[in-house]
Amino acid sequence: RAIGVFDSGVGGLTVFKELMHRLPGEELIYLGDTARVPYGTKSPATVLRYALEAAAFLVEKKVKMLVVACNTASSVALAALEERFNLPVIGVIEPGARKAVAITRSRRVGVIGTEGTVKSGAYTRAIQNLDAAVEIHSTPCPLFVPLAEEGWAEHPVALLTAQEYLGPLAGAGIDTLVLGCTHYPLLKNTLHQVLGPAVELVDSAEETALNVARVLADRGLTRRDPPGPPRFFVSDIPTRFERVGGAFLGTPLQGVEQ
Ligand code: DGN
Repeated sequence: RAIGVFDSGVGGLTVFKELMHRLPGEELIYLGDTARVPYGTKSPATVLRYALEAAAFLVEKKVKMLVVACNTASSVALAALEERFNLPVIGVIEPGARKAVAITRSRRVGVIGTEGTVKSGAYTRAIQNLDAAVEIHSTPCPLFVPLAEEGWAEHPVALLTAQEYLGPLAGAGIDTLVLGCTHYPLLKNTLHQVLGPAVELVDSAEETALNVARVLADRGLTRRDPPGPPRFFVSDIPTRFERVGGAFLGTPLQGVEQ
């Protein structure tokens, strides 16, 4: 059986890319809820409803595990998804929080994400559950999402935007910054330019893929047969997803189903 991954749109393909890389033997199905993107600006109740519906679509495809690739959905819907569906549910918050706590030396950690993710306090709770002494500086960076989708992650406009958003963080003495949104790994170079090379960027996509591998192994769910090709579904017409998604996935995207 396959692993089902969902996100509000194309962003979760950064997580999907890591899963393809770390778990070449697994069959993967992706759902991008492109008809209802963005989740980042919507209320927790709405995001919860969307997440339950997206997960139900994947469960119908008989997946063995759910990966909530979207930070906003992970922030507000993880517990409800675990309760509703009888299978392992992995989000992106906990793995990123774990990594940040493991690598910070100054015990000052920055967290950036959508408005919804930052307002939910999910990263703050996850980090402080692991180490209550860590000081957290979080700030929403909503404009990074359209900049990444426009292919402007390294454009001067992205640099100016990052300077504006991260100016206050740069003075806070953080040595670690959690990229708490699917789109932000594309802005790594720009973020390093603003914060300096010494600040470690935690890519929750990478950490989540490692966590998925661990949970599969622990539960004896690792697949042994050669997998079929990954399948991609969207809730709106696939044109834009195919065009923009290729940059997120690192390979051209075709055959997306609606
Ligand atoms: N996928 C969303 C997230 O990781 O929070 C970002 C895109 C959005 O819905 N705004």
